[in-house]
Amino acid sequence: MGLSIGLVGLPNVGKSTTFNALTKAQNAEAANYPFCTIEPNKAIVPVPDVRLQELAKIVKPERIQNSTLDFVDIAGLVKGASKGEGLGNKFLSNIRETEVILHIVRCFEDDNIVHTEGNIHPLRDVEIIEGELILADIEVLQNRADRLKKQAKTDKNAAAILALAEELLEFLADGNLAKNFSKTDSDEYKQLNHEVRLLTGKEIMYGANVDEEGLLEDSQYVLDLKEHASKNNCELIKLCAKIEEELVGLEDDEAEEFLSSLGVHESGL
Ligand SMILES: Nc1nc2c(ncn2[C@@H]2O[C@H](COP(=O)(O)OP(=O)(O)OP(=O)(O)O)[C@@H](O)[C@H]2O)c(=O)[nH]1
Ligand SMILES: [Mg+2]
Repeated sequence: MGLSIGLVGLPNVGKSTTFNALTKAQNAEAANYPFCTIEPNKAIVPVPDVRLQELAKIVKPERIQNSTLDFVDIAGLVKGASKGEGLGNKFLSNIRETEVILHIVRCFEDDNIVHTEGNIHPLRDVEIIEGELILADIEVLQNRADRLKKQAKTDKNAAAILALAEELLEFLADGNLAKNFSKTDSDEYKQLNHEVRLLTGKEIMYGANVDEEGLLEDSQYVLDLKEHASKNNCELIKLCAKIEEELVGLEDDEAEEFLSSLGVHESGL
């Protein structure tokens, strides 16, 4: 089993388009309406590594086994998802099963593509999604804390976990992601996270889905997102899902030529 990465974000921002490009197949339906995806799409993708090819020339193994990543394309989340809005709770459990969140954020302008919030505003969009993930974490954590209270009277370990859970609840209530909590290295946090699998305790990467021009120069949208990412100790990658999708059917040299015609050296994927 490879590392599993869940594509998360508002509806209609390009998650399935990115998934198709990553998996080099058109297996996920991508279309211009919100909630196109409901059941998660899953794919296992080999990770190309030039070093492996070089090693193989020396060792001459019978076969080469690339390491793999498991991608899961998840339904769009909306405001209120943690309270069951959209098909909220079910989608959240799809996210819970993954190890890393790839948060796709719409940064491209296109009047033909519906934005569920009415206009392009990546920072607001990120706050909506992260707000829902945080609320969902608060709910599971609060339930766990309530159950620990009785146990904590006689059990020292339970008391320590309860104390940490209460501290973490406060941290989340201030709008912070669990991954940035100061005690993530403690045994209590690890035990608690093992039990409740915090959504915002996962690694988060932002995928800024930009338009063609955005690949060459960072728009204000991307600059804002980069600032948010660095404040939260997260990586950000820039990609144009639509171009990545067009690259899929091309041979390597054709893809290179197409990219350089756009002034770009390397695919965002
Ligand atoms: N112009 C432009 N359109 C894009 C881009 N990425 C995706 N789209 C279009 O946006 C629409 C929605 O894309 P999807 O990939 O289905 O979006 P999604 O996030 O999976 O949507 P849900 O499954 O409904 O949550 C499709 O019509 C895509 O062709 C892009 O980079 N530029
Ligand atoms: Mg989709």
